[in-house]
Amino acid sequence: MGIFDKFKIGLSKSSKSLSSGLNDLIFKKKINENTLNELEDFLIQSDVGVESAKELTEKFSNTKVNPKESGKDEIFKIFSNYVIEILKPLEKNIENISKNKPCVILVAGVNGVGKTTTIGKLGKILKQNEKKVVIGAADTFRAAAVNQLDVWAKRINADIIKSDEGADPASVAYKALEHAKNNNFDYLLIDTAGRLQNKKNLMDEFKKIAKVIKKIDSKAPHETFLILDATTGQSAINQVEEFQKITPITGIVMTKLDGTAKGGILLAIGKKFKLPIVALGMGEKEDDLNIFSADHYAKALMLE
Ligand SMILES: Nc1nc2c(ncn2[C@@H]2O[C@H](COP(=O)(O)OP(=O)(O)OP(=O)(O)O)[C@@H](O)[C@H]2O)c(=O)[nH]1
Ligand SMILES: [Mg+2]
Repeated sequence: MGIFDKFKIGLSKSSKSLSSGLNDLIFKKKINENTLNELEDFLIQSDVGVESAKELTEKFSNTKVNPKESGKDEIFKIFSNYVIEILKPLEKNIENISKNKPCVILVAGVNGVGKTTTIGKLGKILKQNEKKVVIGAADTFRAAAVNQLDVWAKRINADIIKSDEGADPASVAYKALEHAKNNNFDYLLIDTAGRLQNKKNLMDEFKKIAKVIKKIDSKAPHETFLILDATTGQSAINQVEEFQKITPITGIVMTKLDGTAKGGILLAIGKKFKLPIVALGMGEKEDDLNIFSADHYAKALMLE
């Protein structure tokens, strides 16, 4: 299956909702002030963000649409171009981040967003690119978390450094980096716990991990990826705000786009925070992570 086909299937719920919504609003009646207000409301409800909804409506209103001719294509094109204009500069090429060897990637996010699964899937992509990958199981909060990561490591044939439940996450991260460095690995992916009692604990934990691994490499962690669950809609916005207070975020991975009709949330996040976007999760299996492409995303959202 080609990459665009994966985007197409992964975003099919969102594209059905968006394109048929636009279609109903624009082409079943004459465009007037009312239609434009409805259009703006529809876009806001689709989670593309208030600002994007306004700007898109503005662009639509300046377009002379003749539904009997190519009007629909024109509107869809305006939408796609707008998405590309905002998100293309945010594409993060994972290959370009490997200047540091090993490149240490901390994976952050609240409970259940897909951190562990994303590490497995990202590890697989890197391994397919002939990279040496080791995983650090620094979510020591629950034994089940380590087991889950262990299963992923076996599945993708990557090394894993782990410790017992309750062990100090920073010491696991340290051991993992030591292993990565001594064995000439390209990437170290570190899983973290999302379920600490409060923000202060979480902040302390990130600080401690960063402080300890800096003893081996003063630039580590080179990347901190924030994982966001697309099905949580607007709450993903709050999560970015909160995590940015905890630690600098260098990339976003949005998961579970296959499970929502509101995949426009990625546009809202991109527009608001202008953070690089690394990859999109579109299913639970090992091949269900796709390196982000603004073109594919924009095009797939506007399919009928
Ligand atoms: N449909 C779908 N499910 C996903 C995707 N990514 C992850 N999941 C599922 O979401 C659930 C939670 O994923 P985890 O990777 O365990 O999430 P986590 O952030 O590590 O969770 P905690 O460690 O408990 O904080 C699992 O059932 C995954 O299979 C995705 O892109 N699509
Ligand atoms: Mg986990």
